[in-house]
Amino acid sequence: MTTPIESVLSIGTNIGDRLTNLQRAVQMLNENDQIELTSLSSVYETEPVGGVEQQSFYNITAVIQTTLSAQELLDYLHEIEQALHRKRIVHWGPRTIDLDIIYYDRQHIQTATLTVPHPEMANRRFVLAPTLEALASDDEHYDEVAHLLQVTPDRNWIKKKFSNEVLMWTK
Ligand code: PH2
Ligand code: MG
Ligand code: MG
Repeated sequence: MTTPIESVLSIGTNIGDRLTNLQRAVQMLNENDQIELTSLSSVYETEPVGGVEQQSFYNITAVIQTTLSAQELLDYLHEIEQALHRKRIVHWGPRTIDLDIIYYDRQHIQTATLTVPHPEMANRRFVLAPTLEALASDDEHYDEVAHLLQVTPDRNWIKKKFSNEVLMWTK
């Protein structure tokens, strides 16, 4: 048995029924027996970052324990994206669902398909605020995320929209 590793995931959606998209993504994370959800943030409504005119996003952060390798986890996140019919039409444009790995333990990973920690997290309030909420205050990443949130240059609006109970999740 490998020891489970903590990973932090950022999930975003701005096409269709955004709440249903988040619920289905959370459900699919739960369905994988190598993933255990340990914490979920509230649902935040967030201003689209990236310049393309589009509907607002719903964003959440999920903290998981997993026995998947980082690449296996990424492959599974892509499976969820496919299952929810994500269409890659415009770069940084609208998407049904996008799941990104923010942290994988303390590892620094740099491959052709995966960079961890997420290189843009410092510039994304929609990642930092839900992540700080979801992390336990004694988590190894908590102080860094709190600091990044204080100093982020991102001025796009975000607002807490629903409690995490709407994700039909209880630990
Ligand atoms: N994702 C992007 C680009 N812009 N903006 C918001 N508010 N939320 C997102 O999840 C998001 C974005 C690319 O992944
Ligand atoms: Mg993304
Ligand atoms: Mg992505």
